[in-house]
Amino acid sequence: MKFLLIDDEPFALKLLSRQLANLGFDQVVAMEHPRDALAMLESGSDSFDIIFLDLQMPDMDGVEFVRHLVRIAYTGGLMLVSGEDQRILHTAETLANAHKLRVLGALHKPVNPDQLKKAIAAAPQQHEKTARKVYAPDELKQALNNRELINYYQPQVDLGTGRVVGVETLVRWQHPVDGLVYPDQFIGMAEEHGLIDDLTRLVLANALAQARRWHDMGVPLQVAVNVSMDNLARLDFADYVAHEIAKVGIPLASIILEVTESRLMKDLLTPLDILTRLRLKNIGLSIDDFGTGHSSLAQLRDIPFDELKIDQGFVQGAHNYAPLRAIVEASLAMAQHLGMKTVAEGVESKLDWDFIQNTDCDLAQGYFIAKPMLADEITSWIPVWESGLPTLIKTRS
Ligand code: G
Ligand code: G
Ligand code: MN
Repeated sequence: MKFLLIDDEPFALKLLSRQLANLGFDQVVAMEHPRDALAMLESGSDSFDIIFLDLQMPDMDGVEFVRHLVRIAYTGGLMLVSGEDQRILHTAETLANAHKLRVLGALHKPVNPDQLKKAIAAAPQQHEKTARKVYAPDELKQALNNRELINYYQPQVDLGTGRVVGVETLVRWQHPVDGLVYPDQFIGMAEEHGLIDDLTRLVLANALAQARRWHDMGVPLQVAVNVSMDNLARLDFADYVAHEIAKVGIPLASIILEVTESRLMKDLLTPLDILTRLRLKNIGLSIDDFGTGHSSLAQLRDIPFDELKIDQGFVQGAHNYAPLRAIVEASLAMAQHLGMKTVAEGVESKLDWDFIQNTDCDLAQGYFIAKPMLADEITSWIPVWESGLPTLIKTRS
């Protein structure tokens, strides 16, 4: 691997070069002037796998340098290094991520050799970025007709007991040529081209049939289904859902609809009508990705949600970052005042798990517990998970 280090302090460059050499990396170019580094990158005379970038530099700061990296379409990894306050480092990282740069981490100076080693080891191999294919509406329409959309299910566990109490349905497109295609590649398109109703109906029908199978097996899991705001444009939606649930013969309360508002709605009355009626029918309503975009306080005020899902962006890393902890705690307190159930999304590591276990959040979901999987895998996974519980569950007060 080849590294480029940029830092105005010669001593910092020397130190980092030595640390990298100790890890067996000797292809290192160190530069004191960001403008020189930029000129070199622009000339294309050399290419790098990872750039280590200091934030505080007199002639061009790290944030400005990041902007140039985006302009020249740099595709390698980026490691931010700074002696600044943790929040500044964190914000710079968020910014670089938002620019779609491959940010490998943010290291606080002086860099700890262990952290350095871990951050490099976690770096995904270069250029593995899978090409994102753009699908035409007709292809998705055909996929819906051919039932190529299949449901994956991600477990949700009770944080008090560790027991598996529910799943979130996450749709995937089993594409005959491209393999498994993820929803971020077709949900937005489905919304734009009037296909989201058909998509949601298919996902819901499959999820309900599956919920029924689990009930019959004596595993009465709560099943959450994602619903787009665009599904809430036709007044018959509440009746449709209630009717579908009745048809499979499971309790209305075992189905939860997760709602995110991805863009501002022009007509608010229709969604409000539908959501209120869904609640009157005792179907669960969850506010998804809470705290991001339009999933906000105004929605808590206006819509009778009974579950709040704290966005993964607040949960991950909350154990060592005070601003995130404050946001998680405040969200939980608010939900509690409103009598809502709470779910922490994106619980990814043991540290995330331990942190959220120590709050009074009700449920957890995330890769630390399990990735989304096929329905059949869920039933064989449950006993495996539950056998590991004694070491994971601390008694809560
Ligand atoms: O699994 P993941 O990549 O699985 O999902 C990415 C996003 O796609 C999530 O924000 C999730 O809410 C959304 N999503 C997954 N399945 C569905 C679905 O059936 N309908 C809608 N509207 N969104 C979905
Ligand atoms: O927006 P919504 O919450 O519906 O989307 C859930 C998304 O989060 C899915 O894409 C799912 O695959 C993903 N996901 C679930 N658990 C984790 C996790 O622990 N870490 C990360 N990075 N993503 C997760
Ligand atoms: Mn969701």
